Amino acid sequence: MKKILTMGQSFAQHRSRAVESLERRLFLRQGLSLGALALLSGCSITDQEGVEKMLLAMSRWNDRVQGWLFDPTKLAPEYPESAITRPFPFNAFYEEDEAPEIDATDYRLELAGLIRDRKPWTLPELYALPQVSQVTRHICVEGWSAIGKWSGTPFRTFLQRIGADTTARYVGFKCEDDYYSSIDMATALHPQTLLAFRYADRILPAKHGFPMKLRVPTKLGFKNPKHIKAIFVTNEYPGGYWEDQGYNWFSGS
Ligand SMILES: Nc1nc2c(c(=O)[nH]1)N[C@H]1C(S)=C(S)[C@@H](COP(=O)(O)O)O[C@H]1N2
Ligand SMILES: [Mo]
Repeated sequence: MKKILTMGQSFAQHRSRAVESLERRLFLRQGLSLGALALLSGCSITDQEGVEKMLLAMSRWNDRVQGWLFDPTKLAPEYPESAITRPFPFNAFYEEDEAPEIDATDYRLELAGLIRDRKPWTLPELYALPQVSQVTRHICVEGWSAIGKWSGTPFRTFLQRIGADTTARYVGFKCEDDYYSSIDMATALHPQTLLAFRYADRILPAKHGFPMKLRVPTKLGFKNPKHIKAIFVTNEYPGGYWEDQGYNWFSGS
């Protein structure tokens, strides 16, 4: 039991109220975590590796249940433009001055996997897609949140345009800074999931993900990959940078 408490405590130290309420919503909907935890007391708690494997298996099971319960029509709250946070906080697995510098003219978005038209996209081609804006709250698991305005093309519009197999399970993202992540197809098709090119009506600055990020207001911040260089559609679980270190993969509503 010791290991679980330690994990819980370290999470609690970094937890904001916004994260708590998101987690509470998830917990209420799953209704599984306690029962699954009770099972753990039956296993040898001196075997740390065994406990960790079991926790990971539970987390993957919770991902599946959350996917079944997820309501693709339920919207994240939107805010007035006066609520936009300026400047927006930076976060990455490195310092702000190490954010990748990407050349706009050389840039090509690569496509792979279960997609009919896998031709790479230039930035002018992407900017010519239909554009929408949203003012939503970004919640980071490290205990902060901020409201932002992002503009770009609805991700489902883009997936349709490229002939993605929308019956596949996952959409994966590879980033210029070696970050990577993936989301379930229902979230990829959610009306508020955006392939975003702008923050507060300006081209995304380098630190916030130039030339584009996936804006997913129904999920925690780490499920919003910046500096996307490749998008792929697959039925094989792709994981992610933080997801592979034990953060729950679904991490959203
Ligand atoms: N490519 C890339 N995307 C990333 C990250 C990263 O380190 N690299 N960090 C994630 C995390 S944990 C957060 S909270 C947000 C931060 O985005 P921001 O710098 O625009 O606030 O980006 C997410 N996407
Ligand atoms: Mo984050």
